[in-house]
Amino acid sequence: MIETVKLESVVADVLASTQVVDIHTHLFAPEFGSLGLWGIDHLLTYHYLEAELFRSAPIRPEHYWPLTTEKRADVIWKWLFVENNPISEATRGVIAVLQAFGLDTCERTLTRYRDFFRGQNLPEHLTRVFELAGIESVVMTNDPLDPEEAPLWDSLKPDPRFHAALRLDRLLNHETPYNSAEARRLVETWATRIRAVYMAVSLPDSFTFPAQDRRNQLLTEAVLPVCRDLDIPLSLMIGVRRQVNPAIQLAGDASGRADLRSIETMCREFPGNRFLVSVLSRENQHELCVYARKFANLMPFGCWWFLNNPSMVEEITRERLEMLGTSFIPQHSDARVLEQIIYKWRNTRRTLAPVLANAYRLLAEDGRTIERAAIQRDLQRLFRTNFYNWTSR
Ligand code: FIX
Ligand code: ZN
Repeated sequence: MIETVKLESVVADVLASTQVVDIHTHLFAPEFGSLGLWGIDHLLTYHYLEAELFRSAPIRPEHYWPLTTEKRADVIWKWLFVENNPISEATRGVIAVLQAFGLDTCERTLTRYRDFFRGQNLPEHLTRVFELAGIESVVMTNDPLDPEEAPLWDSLKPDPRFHAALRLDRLLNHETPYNSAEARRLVETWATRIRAVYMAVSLPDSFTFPAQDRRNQLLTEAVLPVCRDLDIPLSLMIGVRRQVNPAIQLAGDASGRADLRSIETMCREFPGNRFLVSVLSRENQHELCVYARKFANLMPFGCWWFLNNPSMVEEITRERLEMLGTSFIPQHSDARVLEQIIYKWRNTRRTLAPVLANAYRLLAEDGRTIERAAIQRDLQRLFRTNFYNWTSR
């Protein structure tokens, strides 16, 4: 039995030793070559930091984009790390990564950091990064209509620590020539070929289901039947308002509140399908939990993008624990650059330890004896087995 005062340190300890599955990233296995981003220049030119750059530096987007990646990284380092203190979540993350590798975090230029990353051998570096992040495996984002990525699948077999997920944004959100039968063949062939653990699409805040539009037709006639036949979930990431400020490119997307009655309809009308759902608006979080209580084929996951900050993660996870127990997946990293998994998972563990400890404290006060083994079982479920059971892997 654990004394109440020790709960937080026991939870932190169990969290530290729980090897998590990172269920949504934009990372690529090393076999994909230059599609996989790593190192200081990519860490600094992450679009989260680019959004912050234009607020703190006297540089306009039209003068930033023509620069090389290295020059962009220099500008970001100068304005967000030297001229200002890096206290935002995204800037602090870079500091945490540098510190994890034992580097001095106060350099005025990037020379030493560049030397360090240039000296790394990718396979060994990758293993070290996974260890530092406490990660067992990650799920990639694999778009069958991406002209750069698709041909690579002809000749590669990804490192088994990287699972594939079939991303359908181009198929469902862009104009493509596919009718339902062709789309069905496309998703079936690709999901089988890449051994997708799920199919996924990001959706605007205006998404409605049912509706008389092409996206709905392809979802009902192609995507959902194939997911059911292959027994894999469909991941819906809802609430992104793409390109509200195109001048800042990837940093120019925003969020909006969606009408989650669409989720209710899908879960009810397609009981043979499983849905992984993440919503981008803070205002949609509570109703997502309500729908998850109604439909066992709905699995809420992650605190996505603008929500992956301690204040939001704390609030959302508290709400989910209260309403769903351990039947949800607390977090994914959304990492685009390999080393980001170090800081993103470190921050997740740091934020969640007191939240989880509080849930056990309340339970202890209400009369239940809390054992370390029970905490271990819960954390395994939250960070690993909910995902494996859901994707039948
Ligand atoms: O649609 C997505 O998967 C989003 O996560 C990304 O496109 C977004 O740019 C991002 O990196 C958020 O973390
Ligand atoms: Zn993403």
